[in-house]
Amino acid sequence: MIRMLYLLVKPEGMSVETFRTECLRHYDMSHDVPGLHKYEVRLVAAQPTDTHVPFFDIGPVDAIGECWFENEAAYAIYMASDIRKAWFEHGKTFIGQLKPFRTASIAGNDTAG
Ligand code: 3ML
Repeated sequence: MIRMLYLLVKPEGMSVETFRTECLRHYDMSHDVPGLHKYEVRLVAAQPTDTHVPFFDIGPVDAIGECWFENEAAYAIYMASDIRKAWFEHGKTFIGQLKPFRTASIAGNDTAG
């Protein structure tokens, strides 16, 4: 499984309620995107700083998204899809800034987690 994690920052001036509504719409739209196995987006409810190891600050983050793909072939289908392109166009309307991470299983293969 290929997994991409995203930190999302809302555009300057957008209300939390509008951002939440658009995240929900983005989630609903994700079900029609070819090659995308699963998409989740969750609002950041708090950003605690009282960590038991040294804290590092990255600035305010409004939501965390994650995309799952079965394999590279599915990812290629996703990238080529016009529905995916329309989904990204919707993303541009409510995602002010985006920080992607491609993550990897700690088991050292693509089948676990
Ligand atoms: C990539 C993405 C991260 C996210 O939260 O949604 C997708 C698509 C998009 O950026 O519009």
